[in-house]
Amino acid sequence: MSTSSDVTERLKGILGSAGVMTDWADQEPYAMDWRKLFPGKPACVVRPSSTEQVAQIVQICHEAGVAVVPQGGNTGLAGGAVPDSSGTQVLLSLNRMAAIRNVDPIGMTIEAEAGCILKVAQDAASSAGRLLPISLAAEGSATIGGVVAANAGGVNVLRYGMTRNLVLGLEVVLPDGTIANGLRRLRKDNAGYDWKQLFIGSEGTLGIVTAAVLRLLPRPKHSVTALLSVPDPDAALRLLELAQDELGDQVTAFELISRTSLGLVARHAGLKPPIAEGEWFVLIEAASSLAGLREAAETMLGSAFEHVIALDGVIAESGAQAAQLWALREHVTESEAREGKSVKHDVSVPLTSVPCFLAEAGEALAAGAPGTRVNAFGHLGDGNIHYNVLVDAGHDANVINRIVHDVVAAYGGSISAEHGIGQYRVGELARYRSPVEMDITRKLKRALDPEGLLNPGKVLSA
Ligand code: 2HG
Ligand code: ZN
Repeated sequence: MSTSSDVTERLKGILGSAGVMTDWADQEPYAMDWRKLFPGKPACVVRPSSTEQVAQIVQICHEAGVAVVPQGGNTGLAGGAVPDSSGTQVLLSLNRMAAIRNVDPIGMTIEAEAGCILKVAQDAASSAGRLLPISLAAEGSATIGGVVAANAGGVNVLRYGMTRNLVLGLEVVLPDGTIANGLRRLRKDNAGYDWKQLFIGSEGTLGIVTAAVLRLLPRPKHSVTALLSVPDPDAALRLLELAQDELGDQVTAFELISRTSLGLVARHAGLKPPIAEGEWFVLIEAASSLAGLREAAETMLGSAFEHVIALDGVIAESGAQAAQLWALREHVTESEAREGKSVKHDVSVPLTSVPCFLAEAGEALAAGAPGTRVNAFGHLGDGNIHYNVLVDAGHDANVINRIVHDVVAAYGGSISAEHGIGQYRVGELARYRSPVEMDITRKLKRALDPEGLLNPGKVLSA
């Protein structure tokens, strides 16, 4: 078997010396995840500029028995896109493959390469009068390949579904370097197995996404954004029901934010909500191509106040004010990181169980991990709560995971609603998924990557 330094030399033959980074100073930004929980050290970082180059790199590594770790914008929160610290793995960054290959406003599709920044793709769709409805706080750095590989969620899942629902076609480099080209733009395609689904959400463990065709939608002409305080999570759910009764499927986002979250945002980002204090807040957005949305939203809010489902609230008067309301929500993650150490839980439970989950997890933590503080916020409309626990040096993350995830499991929930497993939750997946489901997962991995060379140690232990 060749060593990773032989491989590095062969890779230079394809990409030139400039395309293969071997100096630590150049590698460092690629070696560490955003949360700085998983410091890695690659043998080299390669930055191919075409699918053919990706295929050649993967083939060389496959022949040599060297592991490859694909990386997009490196914005993930589960350590899924960074190498281990052995100094033997090849980090393959897709950031030079950033082209938008095609935007079709009539067929309503966009084809983009893996390294294209999500925001750039959103803007290209918007310039063509269309909407790419994947929206997340990291959209200025996250890339299409990473979004697809992670099956990203975000704030619009309530109306448009997860990334999976928007992928029409995929191009993937398989673990042996073969290119699978499924870049079709078809709305209907029932010809055999829908194999691309295997790669969406596989976190780069089954193949490397090099390009994708995504579905676009009509770009709504009107939108309304409101921030409300609610007495408790139960009232937030009743507000969701009311919003869906009154505004139908025009509700695009329904986000829950706790007072603790807003406290962090005030302390570390200097942003304050324009409404009176409360324990819980809801950020609602609705969008439509037809007029009358604002009037409908005002009627809905009037009824919410009347029934004491909402205590105080504001509807944005302009796009700028809507952006200010969103900034309160979008700064939570960064503010939490500035506050100190946290143990993140990206959980989902059936929607109607969210209030009980919040209450029970809070009680269990107070009893089992005194001194911790809960920073709960997230996509209530999807039953997805980011239940992050702020900790001190003395707290044990494993104990906290067990407390929170046991409550999640009791409600038939998931230990990862949208962030994926990465390295962070490998043990938790094995613990909370049934042996049969884990067996299916291992069989799929073995079938596509028998040597275990693609992103080892992510999703499943290496
Ligand atoms: C969000 O919804 C992201 O803002 C990040 O998914 C959540 O920081 C987190 O735990
Ligand atoms: Zn989220």
